[in-house]
Amino acid sequence: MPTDRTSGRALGVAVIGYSFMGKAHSNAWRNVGAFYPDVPRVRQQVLVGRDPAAVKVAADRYGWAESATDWTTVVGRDDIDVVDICTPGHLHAEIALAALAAGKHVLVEKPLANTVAESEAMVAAAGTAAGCSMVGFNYRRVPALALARHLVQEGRIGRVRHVRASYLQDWLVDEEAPMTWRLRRESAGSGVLGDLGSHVVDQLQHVLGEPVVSARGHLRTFVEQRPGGSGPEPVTVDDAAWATLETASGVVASLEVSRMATGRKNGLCLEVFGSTGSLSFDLERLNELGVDDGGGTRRVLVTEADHPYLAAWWPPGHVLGWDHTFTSQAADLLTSIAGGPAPAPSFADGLSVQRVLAAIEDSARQDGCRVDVPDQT
Ligand code: SOE
Repeated sequence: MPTDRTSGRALGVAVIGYSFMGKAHSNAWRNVGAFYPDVPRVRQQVLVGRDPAAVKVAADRYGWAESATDWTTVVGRDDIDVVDICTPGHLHAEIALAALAAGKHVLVEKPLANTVAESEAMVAAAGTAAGCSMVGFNYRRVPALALARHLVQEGRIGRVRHVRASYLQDWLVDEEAPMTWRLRRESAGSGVLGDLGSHVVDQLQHVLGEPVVSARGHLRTFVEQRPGGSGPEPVTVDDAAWATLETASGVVASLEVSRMATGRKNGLCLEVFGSTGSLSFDLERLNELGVDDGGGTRRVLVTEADHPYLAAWWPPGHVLGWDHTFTSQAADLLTSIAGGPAPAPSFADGLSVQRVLAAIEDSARQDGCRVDVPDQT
């Protein structure tokens, strides 16, 4: 049931997964009440992970009341209202379906799932569930990207003709970097395409306000085996991906994603070219937006109180970081739970992204021919 800050009971939260995303989400649940005082209060109840000793250490460090090792014993508990899924992708659907069936509110890290079929099942369940559901494309809460969407939707750069979008990291550039779950198809579903490409596709569709309807794709695995627990292990996913995408209104976008882009650490870049102006963004300078709405590009420092999400934080010029987006994401979910606007991005938004990723993979299997993305209403 929705609750607000006046009611006595805080919402019990369970986070499943305690590595990088579990840590980022824990930080968000611990801080959301301090920066968003009007959302329902939360209680960091339980952090779940497979290794009992490691998850206990993490739970103590990140401020959780308890730790557990079996998510199936947690998602149905009466003292749990919100289930936040930060596991490898192959577990997203199973846990989300169980949590929705138990009447919980659900937040799932991106991408929504490893396959279109899993995503469709999650959308169907969310459509009849009592709880709210959201997929964690956290970059929608970067003030500069939220401002970019606002400017495009307001027509400030005219009719958008084409977009250059990329997301470049280099943590896999060393061929001796060891195997992880992100490099196995059975756990990650795909490689950089699902990991970073999902962010790019969501941003593209969100900023433009329309779906991608066709794709031409190319995938590449540069390092085909890596050191595993018992010797070399095959890498079964993509290291880099390229695509040419078209939207329903005819905007053409280039997508380039790689986790072997030597020197780029976390470079989600978007350049939007319109008939009367353009916008440019780089996540490695996330407080800034390049704006050309006639008269040349100027650097806008997106830290004013009237800029998206900034009212919760600091005075102008006191810049935000990558972590703030997760706190704002948690606040938006809690606002929905309290009866506010429906959560966005929804599971349906996550399914739309999954369909575009599948079209890119289908095209790559057919030497880059055009593949239409089905059901992109
Ligand atoms: C690793 O590539 C990763 O942690 C992604 O999984 C996240 O979604 C991105 O925000 C940062 O990089």
